[in-house]
Amino acid sequence: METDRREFLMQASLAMLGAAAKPTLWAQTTPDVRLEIAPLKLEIAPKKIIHTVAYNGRVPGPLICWPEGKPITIDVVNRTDVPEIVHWHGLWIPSDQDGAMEEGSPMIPPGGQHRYSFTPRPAGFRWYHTHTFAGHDLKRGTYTGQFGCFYIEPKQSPGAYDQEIFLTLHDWNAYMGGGGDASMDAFYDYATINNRMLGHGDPIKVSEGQECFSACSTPVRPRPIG
Ligand SMILES: [Cu+2]
Repeated sequence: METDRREFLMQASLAMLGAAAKPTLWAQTTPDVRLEIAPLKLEIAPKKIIHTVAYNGRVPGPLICWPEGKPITIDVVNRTDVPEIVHWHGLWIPSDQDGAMEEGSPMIPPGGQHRYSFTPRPAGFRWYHTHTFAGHDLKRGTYTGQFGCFYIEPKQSPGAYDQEIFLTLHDWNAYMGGGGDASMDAFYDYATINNRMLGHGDPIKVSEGQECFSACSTPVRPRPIG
């Protein structure tokens, strides 16, 4: 609530400033992309339910397709009870927008919201994911469903193909186990391609239901369902 009040006061004073000096300051209030981090029960095969955390109620999170050189704003809402952060993997962007807390990007508190603004580059296939440390909790951080594809369409030679398919692989239900040499390592119960175990959905077909935020000219977006 305190954050809301502070944000309101800040917006109000900035709006006044905007009215006096720079009316274009508020040209964009709606983000290009909105990601909501929240707990999710994910059915990876009939009656096989994974309790995890994901973006917009999906695994992987929505596909982001963006033309090289075009600025983007991404609002992230944290609906979990721990601080979170989203890292834009492989992008050459300022460290305060990059989503790595150890490099200076802020954590998003439980119930909080944060806006990232940057111009994605270089072109090509990238991805985004949480940068929180799991520590001893193998249900957190990298072990969750917090990941998604980020495609940056090149200005030159965008490619002569009909459709691009985005597949993500993930292992679930991690636990620590011992190796024969007395070492400890993470083991997993299940693996999926996108959101389904092998044998429980065609990998290419399951990508078709993906949510997509796209400003690209090429048909990289998954076909809508139905
Ligand atoms: Cu990364």
